[in-house]
Amino acid sequence: MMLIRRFEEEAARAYAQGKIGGFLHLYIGQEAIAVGASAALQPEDYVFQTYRDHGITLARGMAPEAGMAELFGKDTGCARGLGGSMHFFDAETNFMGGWGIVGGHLALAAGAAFKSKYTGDGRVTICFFGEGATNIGGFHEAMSLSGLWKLPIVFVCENNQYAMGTPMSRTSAISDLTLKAQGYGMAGDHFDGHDVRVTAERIGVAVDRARKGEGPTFIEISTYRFRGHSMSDPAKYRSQAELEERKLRDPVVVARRFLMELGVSEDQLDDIDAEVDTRIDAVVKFADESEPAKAEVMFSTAVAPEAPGVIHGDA
Ligand SMILES: Cc1ncc(C[n+]2csc(CCOP(=O)(O)OP(=O)(O)O)c2C)c(N)n1
Repeated sequence: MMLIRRFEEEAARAYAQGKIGGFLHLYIGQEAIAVGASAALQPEDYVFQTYRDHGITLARGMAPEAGMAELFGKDTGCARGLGGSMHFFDAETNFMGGWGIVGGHLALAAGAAFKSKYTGDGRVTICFFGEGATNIGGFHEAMSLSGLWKLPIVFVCENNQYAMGTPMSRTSAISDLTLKAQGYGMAGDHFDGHDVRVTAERIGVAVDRARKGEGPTFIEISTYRFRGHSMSDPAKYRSQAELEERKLRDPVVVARRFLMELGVSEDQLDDIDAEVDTRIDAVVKFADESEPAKAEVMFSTAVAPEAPGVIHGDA
């Protein structure tokens, strides 16, 4: 969790320095969900996420060097510097992408889960999205087919209370989103996401259910992002008091307190923090010194070679 936190704090700094182009959506405040989910998954399981994708990729073990270099638009990035913050991709850890179209990736995730059911490969797909996505057509299509075909998939709605600047009370007629799971014949669960022990255990129950062939689960996890929607959002739609109240349940602080209760000393925790700081310094240096994204990679990956027999233009 500390690695994710420090990675993103450094990314915010680099963004302000103009080293990162495009959008940057930070996950700060939501780390216990990515880390808990990763503890519940096997390495071969598929993961799909929105544009808020740094946390889960790092939790799943993607090298932070590849993440930071991607943010910096470098050839050593996880998408060769062509995707940027919103479009991380890492086949090695079965991270099937950060996706920018709200609700669009749920159908892709259902497709991956269908493949697992069809081939019997034993993998589970986990698909993350915000509460705003539960109002999009693609959400309902993916939930509908997944429920009907009992696909091995876990839908995790990270309800961070706001869709850009809009609170959920203005986007949803119901406040308990698990009611949507009932409509598609699947299990639903709802809990608070500030304690990594809870997220690991409850997501674990859903992952086990999927792996045993007992069908999908829709999980709504209450959480909070401490930063604006993206770097360009000063988050004026919420009060300072609200933010401060939520920070009392900062998942990193909660985990630290829990570890100390278990007997880990403050010095040991400080050592971990220092180790993370050193690693992140090296990560930024690596990203800084890497070669920029290459045009020839863009053409060979984005433009399909002309297929024989294809007629271009007016036929
Ligand atoms: C189909 C579509 N409509 C609108 C947008 C613009 N947009 C980007 S993020 C966002 C809010 C999404 O909020 P939520 O799903 O709650 O996720 P969060 O950002 O809170 O993680 C919107 C409307 C988009 N990317 N795609």
